[in-house]
This record gives sequence, structure tokens and C-alpha cells, in this order.
Amino acid sequence: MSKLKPFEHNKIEAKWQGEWTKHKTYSPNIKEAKNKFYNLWMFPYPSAEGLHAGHAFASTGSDIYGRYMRMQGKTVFQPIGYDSFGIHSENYALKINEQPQEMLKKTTKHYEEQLKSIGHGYDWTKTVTTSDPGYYKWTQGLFVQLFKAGLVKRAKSKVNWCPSCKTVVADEQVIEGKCERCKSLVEKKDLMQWFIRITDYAQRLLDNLAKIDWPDKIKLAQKNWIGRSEGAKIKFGIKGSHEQLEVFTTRPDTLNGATFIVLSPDSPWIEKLTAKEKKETIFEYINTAQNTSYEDHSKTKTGVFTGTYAINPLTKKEIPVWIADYVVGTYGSGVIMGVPAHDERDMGFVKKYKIEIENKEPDKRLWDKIEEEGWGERFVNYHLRDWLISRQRYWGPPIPAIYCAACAKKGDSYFSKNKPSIRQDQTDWEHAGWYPADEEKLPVTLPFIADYKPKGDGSGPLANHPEFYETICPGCGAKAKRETDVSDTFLDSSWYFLRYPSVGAKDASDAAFNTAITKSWLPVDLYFGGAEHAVLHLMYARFVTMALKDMGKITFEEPFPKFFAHGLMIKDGSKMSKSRGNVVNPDGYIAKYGADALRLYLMFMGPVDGYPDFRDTGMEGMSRFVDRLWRILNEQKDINDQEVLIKMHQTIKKVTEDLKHFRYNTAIAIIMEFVNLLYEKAEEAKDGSSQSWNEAITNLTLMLAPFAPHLAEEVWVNSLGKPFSVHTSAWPEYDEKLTIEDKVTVVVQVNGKLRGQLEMDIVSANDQAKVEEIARSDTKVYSWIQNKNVKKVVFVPGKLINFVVG
Ligand code: ANZ
Ligand code: ZN
Repeated sequence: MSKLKPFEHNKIEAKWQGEWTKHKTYSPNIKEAKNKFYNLWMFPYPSAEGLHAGHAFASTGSDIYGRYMRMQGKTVFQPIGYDSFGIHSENYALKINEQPQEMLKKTTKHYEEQLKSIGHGYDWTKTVTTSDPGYYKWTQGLFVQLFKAGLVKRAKSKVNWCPSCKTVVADEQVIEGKCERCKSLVEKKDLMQWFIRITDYAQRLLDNLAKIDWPDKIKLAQKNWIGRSEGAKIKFGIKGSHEQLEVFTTRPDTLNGATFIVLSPDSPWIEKLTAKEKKETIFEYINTAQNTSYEDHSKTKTGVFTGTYAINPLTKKEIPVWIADYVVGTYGSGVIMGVPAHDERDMGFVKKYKIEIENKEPDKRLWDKIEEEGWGERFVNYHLRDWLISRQRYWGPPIPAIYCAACAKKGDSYFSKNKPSIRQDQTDWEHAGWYPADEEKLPVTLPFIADYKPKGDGSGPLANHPEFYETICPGCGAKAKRETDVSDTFLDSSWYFLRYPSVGAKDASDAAFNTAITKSWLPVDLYFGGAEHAVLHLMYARFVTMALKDMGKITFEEPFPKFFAHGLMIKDGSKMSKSRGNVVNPDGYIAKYGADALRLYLMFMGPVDGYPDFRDTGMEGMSRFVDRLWRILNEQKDINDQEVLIKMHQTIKKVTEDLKHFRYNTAIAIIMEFVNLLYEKAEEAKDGSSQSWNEAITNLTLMLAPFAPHLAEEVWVNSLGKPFSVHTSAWPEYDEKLTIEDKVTVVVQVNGKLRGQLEMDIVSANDQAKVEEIARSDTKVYSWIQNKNVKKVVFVPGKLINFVVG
């Protein structure tokens, strides 16, 4: 023991990282995907600050599972890449006043060094970087495919405008009224934008939730976001007009109590219905309503009367038409029927504005009556909105679409000659003049420009660059213009998992993903990532996968049949933040304590799906444990101890089951108990070797491999002299019988007659020599075989021994 060198983590860790790369330990032969396991962690976006401890925490959780699966005999593919396009990265480049391209060269390199230093088993031969032209040509290809399938549209609508990012953002990217990227309060702006028709897939996205193994809270978040709502559309006549207003209601049974109509302040009906003398008050109202922030809206309900009356089709009563900001323009028809007797919000509103209340009992028969009378029809509505992908920014793939004014004049578009393959109906948007870019000529390259700052005038920086946007119409050959907006980052990440296994494949430059490889490697077996992506990335990726299946490109429709949502790490009791100065940078800890100590500590802090608290004192403690491991694993002792054997089998059993269920902290805890027992026994025992000791040390090393990969490899190869690598060795097995500490009773017979009973542990009870020895010396048995000739011994392990005497 005294001769043992300390565990020199810096040297040893770097050495094995080099060996793993050299021996392609984590680069499986993709073509021979026998028993495959695709282990994926949500890729990070590389900012100049580098990886923080949250990344280290989450990626370690994912890496441990991959290593465990490899030791279970799986061919594990664990890739990594960079979500490097998008506002996140661009905002950082702006902050440090560098061109994003330049910044990324440095930051991705830093990320790679960091990820390698933690010792993760990534296949570094198959990385993706979303801002590489070789990648984004396929992101653009995806847009073109969606265009051709009829799954995109351009529409003018009130969209979320972030005044600080100077771009529109999707509904999902507005959290409590604030921009998900920069946390500024979002405003509403009327702009013409590109949308992807995710709402066409709302029901399928909802139904499929039953088929996937995801945490309940994530499924619930998706279900609520999709927001299926069963109800009816009902038409109300307008007094003095032939037109009819249509409301969406989930309570057609309350039509008898509808005493007013409310339009959203965004409603196109307002122009038509406003009485002349009311115009001024109304426009004033709309102006203030539209400039009220999200928070203020939910606090007070305000409204204004249009001066017009509608007619309730059931009661035939004339009811006033109001405008109020509690009605959302983008949901249902943006028009509601007010039923104060049964709806709390309506009640609050009528009390304030003294509108009539009709107190009738709801009538279930109205559901049918509305359809029978032709007043309306049953209708299912979804809260899910189409996915807004236009960004008036620089750092993204230019949206590959072309507008030709000459074709627009004639009403020609891509759809004049081509039938959309999935969604036939394209009547809901102005597609005249629009064509997708030529797929063969992708990418539409993002040019290097000096003036890449967002302009804030509703168009992107590329709109200043005729050398970029001037092109030829694919339909008629006339001069035409490219779209100058770029697409949302979430389009980049909606399909990256399809690309990884095909990276480097012979035809990878001809296709986004190779058909045969995709067939054998996808879907992803385990997706590990943050719960904050529930309605963003996870919803978009599911939709894109379904659309690609419908296009016949892939054969599955759920990309991530199993998803594990990791938790959030905190530091000394509070959330990590730069202003508090408590952000944990993994680099320093790795340099000081080693990657293995950090990995063990990150996973030992608490459940990986919880909110574990990082404390420096805990880190130091774990570093001491690593030294303790190093000493005991290099020890040789002559022991033959039942207690060690049983504890070993118990430990293997618990660690195996805990790993299966991501209970890493309790797995480490029982390993610690086992190590303590070994220390106890080592103290009493003589030096030397014994099978029991070797078995214990070997299995301990194997169990440590996923958690402390470097230490385990060093012990495996250099202390135990086993063949490289511990990470491709088989996971230890346990014997269920040997995990039970309880004593068993062995019956002792002499010539078939019961003569005694022995209480012993299960290991001894299975050992004939041992049972015989104890039985012969048992006082009760002794007299029956004393001076007799034992002709035969019948032994049933763990149960019975029978001496046949003559
Ligand atoms: C009459 C009624 C009576 C309603 C009653 C509810 C209760 P979900 O579940 O979200 O679909 N509504 C419809 N469109 C709206 C919009 N654009 N903005 C705000 N509210 C809107 O809820 C649908 C219900 O919310 C509809 O049913 C409508 O009010 C309101 F006792 O109609 B209800
Ligand atoms: Zn044209």
C-alpha cells in the first residue's frame, strides 16, 4: 500500500482520453448496427462563455447511461454537435462585437476541449454544426420539401415582436409575455411571415403522446399546449346586415343565455361594424388595448360598445356587440358569445358594463339543435398555432424561397404546375409569385456581410444586399427576389438527430440522411435533455418527423420514443447566475480534482431529475472518495468472506437497477457502502491474493466504469491486467440468491429420519463440504452417526443433507 502512487488525475485522464480516440472506443461501425443503441443528449449552442456546470451535469447523466448500455452489449452511438445558428449565438457575437462566423471558430473549439475533458464517450467522427453550409443546405432542403408538400404558408398576422432582438418570435418562444431569448417584453406587430403548418398535425401530436415513454409532466405540457377543445361554431346574424358573425364556443348548451357578443381588438369585423359616431372612441380603445402588456391584460377587463347589435339565433333577441381585450384575436374565430350566467369572465365584464344577464339552465339538446337548425356545427379547436419561422436577423439559414413579381401579376406560383403532396388546399394564402428555391442548387449561402446587425424595420440585414437577393424566377425566368429573412433556430434542431448517423456516409452530400443507415439507427433510443424544451424543440422535432414520414422519407413518426428530462443544478442553495457570481465552471474543478471526481459528485448531489445543490465542500469530499477508491482497488488481500460476497451481489443488483432508472445518486451511495466494507475487511486480512478479493475488486471496477471512466480504465488495464477496455467489457451479473442475507434452515437426516436442523447463511447452505462438516459436529446429529459407517451422503443444496449409515 505504501508504494502506491497517488491518483494523478490530470495525467491519467488525458492518457485514457487519447487511447479511447486512438482505438475508436466510442466510434461504432455504423454500417454494422447489431443491437444498436442511439444515445442522444440535446446538443448545446456554443457561446463564448463555454460550457457551464449545468451542461456538465446533464451531459454526464446522458453519458453514464450510454456507457452502461455499451457494457450491456449494445452497440452505442453517442454523437455530439453544435446548435450554432440562431439568435443566441448572434446576440453573443454582437455583445463582444465579433462576426458570428469568427466567434464560432473559437467557441466550438473551446466546447470540444471541455466536453472531451469531462471524459464523455462521444463519437467525435460524426459531429454536426448547424451553421455549416454542409448542414444548413439540408435545413433549407427541409423547408423546400415542406413547401412542396403544402405544409408552409405566408400570412400576415399580429405576431410577437421582440423590440430588443428586433425580430418576430414564435408563440412558444414567448414566456409570460417575454422573449425567451433576451427576456424583453414582447410587442404585437402586423407582419407578413412564413409559417409551418404544425396545426395540421395537432391531433396526431396529441394522440401519439400515449405511445411514447416520456415524463408525465412533459406529456402534460404538450397536451396543454396543443389544447384540444371540443365545441361548436355558431353563426349570429347582424342587425341591418346580411353578414353573419361566427363565434367559437365550448358551451353550445348555454346559447339560451348568450346576451352579448365580444370581438377581439384585432378583429377584422371592427371596421365593418363600428357605428360612425363611435369610431373615435373605438380606435382610441384599440390603440391602448394593443399596447397593453401581457401582464396588464390579465389583470383588468376593459371593453367598448360598437353600437351594433347581433341576433341570438335561438332567443331571437338583439344583443350588443362589444370589443374587449379578453378575447384573443388568434384563437377560434376571435369572436365569442358572452354568457354571463355561466362564464366567470363574462360575468365580470357585464357587471362592469351593466349588460343584461339571462339566467337560463344550460340545455344539452342545443348541441344537436344548432346543427339541425343550420345555425352552426360541431367543431374541434386547438390552441396550438402554426409555427412562425421567419426571423428578421442575420445568423440563420436564408429561407430558400423566391418571389417573382411578374408571376404574381399573372397569379402564377409553384402550385400552378405542381400539386402539393400532403396538404392539397392552398387557398388560405397568397402564394402567387412564390417558388421554393431550386433544391439541386442548395445551399442558398448566407453571405459574409459587415452590416449584420438587426435593423428593426421589419426586414432582415440581407434585405440591404442586392448581390444576395437578386435572382431569376424558377417559373418564368424573369428577374426575381429571394426571401431575405432567415429561419428560426428551432428548424435547425428539428431534424439534427437524423443527420448524425449519416455524417461521413458516402452519399451524405447527396442526401440529408442515408436511407439504410436511418432505417437501422433511428429512432433515437434514449433522448436526454431539458424539460424547458417541452413545447419548443420537442414539439417541432415530433412534427418534422411526422411530416417526413408522410413524405415517405422515413418509416417512423416519433423521433424520441423514450425521453428523460434532467433537472436543474443549483449552487449553495440558489439558482446559478452571473450576477450572484455563483456560476460553476467545470474547467477549474476538473483541473483541481479531476473529471472522475466531478462526474461522481455531480451525480451524487441528488436525483438527476431534481434540483441538486452543488457545494464545494461536497466536491472535496468526493475527491477524497476517489483517492480511497484508488487505494482499495490497488490492494491485494487474502480474504474469503461471506459478508463481502453478499454485499457484492447486493451492490451489483442495486447499481444495475438504479442505472436502469437513472437513480445515479443511490447507485453511488451503495458503491460507497461496499467500499467501506472492503476497507474494514482489508484491515483484518493478510496481504496476498484470493479469488474472493479479486472478484470483489473486478466487479467494483466494472461498476465504477460509467461513473469514473478514467479511474476504472486505469485500474482495469494497469492494476488488474485485463484487456483494454473496461468500457467494452461485460457488465457484472449478480446471483439473486446471494443477495439475500437471511439465514436458511438445512434439514439433517440420518437414514431418512429427521435428526437435526441447521441455521446458516445461504452461501454456506449451498456448500456440501461446509454443511457436512457442521452437521457432523452438531450435538444432536453427532450421536446418530457416531461409530457408524457412513455409506452415502445425499445433499440438496440449501435444503437438506441425509447421511445413509449402515
Ligand atoms: C360561451 C361560454 C359559456 C364559454 C360558458 C365558456 C363557458 P377553450 O377551452 O380555451 O377552447 N373563447 C372562445 N374564443 C375565444 C377567444 N378568441 N378569446 C378568448 N376566449 C375565447 O375555451 C373556449 C371558450 O372560451 C369558449 O366557450 C368561449 O367562451 C371562450 F359557460 O363560449 B365560451
Ligand atoms: Zn416568374
